[in-house]
Amino acid sequence: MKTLITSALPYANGPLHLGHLAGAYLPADIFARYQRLMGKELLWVCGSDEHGAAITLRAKKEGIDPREIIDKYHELNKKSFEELGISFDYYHRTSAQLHHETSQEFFLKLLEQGDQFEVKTTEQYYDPEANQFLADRYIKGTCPNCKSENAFGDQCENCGKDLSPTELINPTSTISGAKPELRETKHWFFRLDNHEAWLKEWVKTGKVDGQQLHNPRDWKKHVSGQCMSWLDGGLHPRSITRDLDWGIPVPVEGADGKVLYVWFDAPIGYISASKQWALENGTDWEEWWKGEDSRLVHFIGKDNIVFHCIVFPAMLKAHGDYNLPENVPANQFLNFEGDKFSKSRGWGIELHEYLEVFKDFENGKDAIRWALIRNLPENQDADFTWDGFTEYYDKDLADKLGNFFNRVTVLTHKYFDGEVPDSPQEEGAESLARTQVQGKVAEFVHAIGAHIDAYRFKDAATSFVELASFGNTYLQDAAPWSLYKADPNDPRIAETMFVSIQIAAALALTATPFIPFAAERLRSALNQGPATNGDWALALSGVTSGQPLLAAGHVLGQAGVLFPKIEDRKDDSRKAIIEGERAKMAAVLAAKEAAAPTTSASSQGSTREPFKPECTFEDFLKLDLRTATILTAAPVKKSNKLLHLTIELGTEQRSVVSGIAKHFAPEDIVGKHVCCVVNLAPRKMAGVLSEAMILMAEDGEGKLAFVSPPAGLGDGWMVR
Ligand code: B3M
Ligand code: ZN
Repeated sequence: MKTLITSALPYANGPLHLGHLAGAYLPADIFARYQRLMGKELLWVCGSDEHGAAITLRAKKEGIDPREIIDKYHELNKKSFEELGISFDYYHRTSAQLHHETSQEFFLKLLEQGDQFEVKTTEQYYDPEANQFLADRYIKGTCPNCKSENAFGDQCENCGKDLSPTELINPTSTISGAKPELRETKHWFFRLDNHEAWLKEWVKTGKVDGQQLHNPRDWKKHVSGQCMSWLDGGLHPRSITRDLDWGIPVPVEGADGKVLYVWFDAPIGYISASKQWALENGTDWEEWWKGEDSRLVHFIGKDNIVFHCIVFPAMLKAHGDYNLPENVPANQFLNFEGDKFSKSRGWGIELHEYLEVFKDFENGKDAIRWALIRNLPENQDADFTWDGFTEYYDKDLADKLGNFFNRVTVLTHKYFDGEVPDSPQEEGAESLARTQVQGKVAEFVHAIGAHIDAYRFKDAATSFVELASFGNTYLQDAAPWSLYKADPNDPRIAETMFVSIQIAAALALTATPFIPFAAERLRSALNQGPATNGDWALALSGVTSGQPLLAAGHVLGQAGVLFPKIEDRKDDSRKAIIEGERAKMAAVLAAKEAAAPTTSASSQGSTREPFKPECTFEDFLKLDLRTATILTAAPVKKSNKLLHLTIELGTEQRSVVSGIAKHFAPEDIVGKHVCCVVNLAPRKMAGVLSEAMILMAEDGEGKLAFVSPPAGLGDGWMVR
C-alpha cells in the first residue's frame, strides 16, 4: 500500500507562523516519519502557491514584479520548514513550467468532456482608472453582514462571511481607489452542481458508485460537518477563470488576458510536485495518484476544507482516473497567547523569526515542535502560550524523558561498565515481572503508532509521555541502588537495568516522529545511530515477541543532561529569550491600549480646533509641499508610536519617521499616495533620521487620515 500525502501549499507572499506549522505541516511530518519508520511506501509533496490576487495586489502596491515576492518567500518558507525538520519529499512551486503545463492539460481534459464547464458572460467590476477587471480580492467595501469597512470582495475577514463583490456596500478598487463599474466579461464555470449528488453520498457514506472508498467514521467530525453544511446549501457552477495578468493562461482561443483561478491550479500543484519528484528520482508518479494500491491524504487547516473535500475531489472525479482522498484530517486554528495571530499587529511569532531568536536555545527546534504537538488544534481551536512552551519542555522532556535517560545510562555505567547486562529469563517472580514490563512496552509502542495512524497526534504524544513515566516509575520502584547497597551481586539489579534499557530504547525510537533532532541524541546516548526506514516495524515485531531492543553485551553511550530544565535555572539565557518574546507581546498590547482612548474618549467630540493666527503668503511659500508614495513602512524599535517610512519623491527617496503607529499597520499604508513637507530641517526621532513630514487630517475623535492626491498624479509634484 502506497500513501501519498500532501500539505496545503502556502502562499508565497509572506512568512509562515506557528499556527501554520501546527495546522498542516507538523502533523503531516509526524505521520510521514512514522510511516517511513514502519517501512511503508510514502510520498509527501508540498510547495509554494505562487498565484492568486493577494500576490499581485502586493506587488502592485510595492511597485515590483510578483516574481520578486514569490522568489523571496518561496526560499524563506522552504528554509524554515527544512530547519524545523519538516521532512517533505518534495517542495515544488506553482510558477514552475511543469505546473503550468499540468494545470492546462487538466483544464483541457475537463473541457474535452463537454459538460464539466459552462462558459458564461457576466458582469464584473472593472477599474476604469487602472483599466482592468478586478479580482474579488482587489475590491474593498463595507460588509453587508457586520458593517466592517474593510471587507474584501470574496470574504469579510472580520466576520468570516463569504461574499461576492457585488454584495459589498460602497465598493472601491484597492488598486486605484476608484469606484469600480460593472462590465461584461466571459468566464469558464466548473459545473460543481453536477457533482453534488455523488459528493453527498461520498462524504456521508464513503461510497462512490457502490464502492466503499473510506470509512466515514475515520473523518473528523468538524470536517464532515463543514462539508455537509456546504453540500446541504447546494452546489453551484463556480468560475475557475479570472481576468488577471498573473497566473496560468487559460489555454483556449478567445481567452486572452485570462488565467486559471488560483484555487483551480493550486491543488493540481500536488500533482505537478509529484511529477517533478518522480522526474528527479527516475520513477513513476501516476501509480501514486491513480493506483488501486495507493491512498491519498490531505493535511490542511480548516479554512481549506471546502476546496479539499468538495472542489478538488470533484475535479479529480471529473478528470476520471484519479483516486479520491481517503481522509482530510484538517486541523482547526491555533491562537497565540489568547488572540489570533496577526501580522499587522505584530501578534505571534513567525517561523523564521523563531529560528533566528531561538538559534542558541538548546533543543530549540524540538522544544517548539513538542509544545505545538502537545497542544495541536486537532478538533478545536487551541492556544499557544510561552508558559505552556516552558511547561511542556520541563515536565515532559526534562523531568520525564531526560531524567530517565540520565539515570539509565549512569546506572548502567556504574553497575555494568555501560554494558547491557545479561538477564537470563529464569523461572520465578522476577522474570514474571520482566515479561509483564516488556508486554507493557510492546503495548505502548503499538499504541503510539496506532494513534498516529488515526491522525490522533496529541494522543500519540500523550502515550509517549506515559511510556517515559512508566519507565521512571518502574526504575524508582525497583530501586536498583538499594539492592546494590545490600548486595552488589543481586541478580535483580541486572534484570532492572536490562528492562530499563529496553524502555529507553523504545523511547529513543518512538521519539523520532515528534522530536527528531533530540531523538538522534537519545539514540546516540544508547550508542545507536539515527532510526532508519523500517526500524519501528522491526522493533514492534521484536517487542511483541519478547525480543530485546538492545541485546546483552551492547555498550551504551552517555546521556548527560539532555534536556536541562528551563524553570530551575535562575540566570538562564533561555529564560531571557522567552522573556524577550513576552516583552514584544506586552508592547503590542500596550500599543493597543494606548490607541483605544484616542478613538473612544472623545472629549473634543465634534468641536473643531480654533483657527491659528494669521500669517503672510510669504510664510506659506516657505513650505515646500510635495506629492509622494510610501514605499516601505516598519515599526520603530522601542517605540509604539512611530513608524519608519521611506517615501518616493520622483527624483529621490527619503527616510521619514511618522507618529502614526497606533493608527495604521505598516503593511496597510505601503503604496499610499500622500502629501508631505520636504524642507523642514531633518531631525532624528528615536534614533532614526526623518527628512520629511507626512500631512495628516485629524478629526475630533483623534482619528487620522492621509491627505492623498489622486492616484496617477505621480510623485514629487508641488502642492500649492
Ligand atoms: N494557498 C491557501 C492557504 O495557504 C492556499 C492553500 C492551497 S492548497 C492547494 O491557506
Ligand atoms: Zn463582515
